[in-house]
Amino acid sequence: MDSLAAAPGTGPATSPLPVLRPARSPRKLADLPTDRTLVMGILNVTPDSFSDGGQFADTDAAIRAGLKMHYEGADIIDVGGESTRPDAVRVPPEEEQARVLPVVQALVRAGALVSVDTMNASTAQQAIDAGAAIVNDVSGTEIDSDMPALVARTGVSYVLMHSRGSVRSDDPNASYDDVVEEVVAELAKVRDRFYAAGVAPEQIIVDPGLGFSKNAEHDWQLLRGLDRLGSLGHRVLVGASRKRFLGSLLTSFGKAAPPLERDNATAAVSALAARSGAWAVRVHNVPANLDAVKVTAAWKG
Ligand code: PMM
Repeated sequence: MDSLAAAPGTGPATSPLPVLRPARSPRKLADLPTDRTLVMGILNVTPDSFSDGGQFADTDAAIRAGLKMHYEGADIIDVGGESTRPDAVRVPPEEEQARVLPVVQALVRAGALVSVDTMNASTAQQAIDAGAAIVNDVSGTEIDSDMPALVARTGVSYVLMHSRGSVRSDDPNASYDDVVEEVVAELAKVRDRFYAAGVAPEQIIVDPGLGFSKNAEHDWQLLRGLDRLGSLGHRVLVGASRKRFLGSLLTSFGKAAPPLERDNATAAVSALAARSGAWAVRVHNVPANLDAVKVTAAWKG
């Protein structure tokens, strides 16, 4: 093993971090498999993430969790330092950077391909300097005005996720006549701002933004309409993992299933998204979803 002294799973959960040996050259997007949908593992380095209970708030724990996903076979690790839960308050960029940058550095050093989940161009720039290859931006129609120039200058891949600026399904913005057509049109409009700044079409990845200013029925319609999203001509990323619409689908005795009980349904969505040609799925549980996209690839032949 050329980058790490210790293999995963060789010590108790509380053992010290593996000693980093001279860096393995970071993985590039061109190195990723092309015969199946990719798996992007979610690493929320926030004290209040709704799906991991804040367990990764501490840097060492976050690095350990990221390395685990890397060894489990995640193609990309998506590192974010700001929660998008409905009641979350925005964190200052300096605080966000203190959370994500050491984690990005360590994962890149271990040979992982890292994306940074941020709405701030300043955080994106520093994460790119630390080796991140993708900027994942959930701002939707309300992007940081410095973001297009940054993406053009650095040449990184950029996830343009649809949102009308909120994750609340009861948001007044969560009202559509035709959610698929409106999401496609709004993504195209923001995408054109990136083109105007000199960003190439191949740099853009579009994402329907499930749960962001959308209710469960909107989410299902968007999943049914993934082909239409793909007709924009970019790679498509789907982020369904453990989301509210799966919780309400799995309601039992009048109670929505809690996030940790939504993994089987998430894997089913991943298989179907892969069948619809998604480039990648963004998920919490890497092994289950890797299996799902492999099944789809074999099915497609
Ligand atoms: N969802 C969340 C955060 N970031 N990024 C993209 N591209 N797509 C998503 O659907 C998305 C995202 C919120 O979910 P989380 O808190 O479980 O990460």
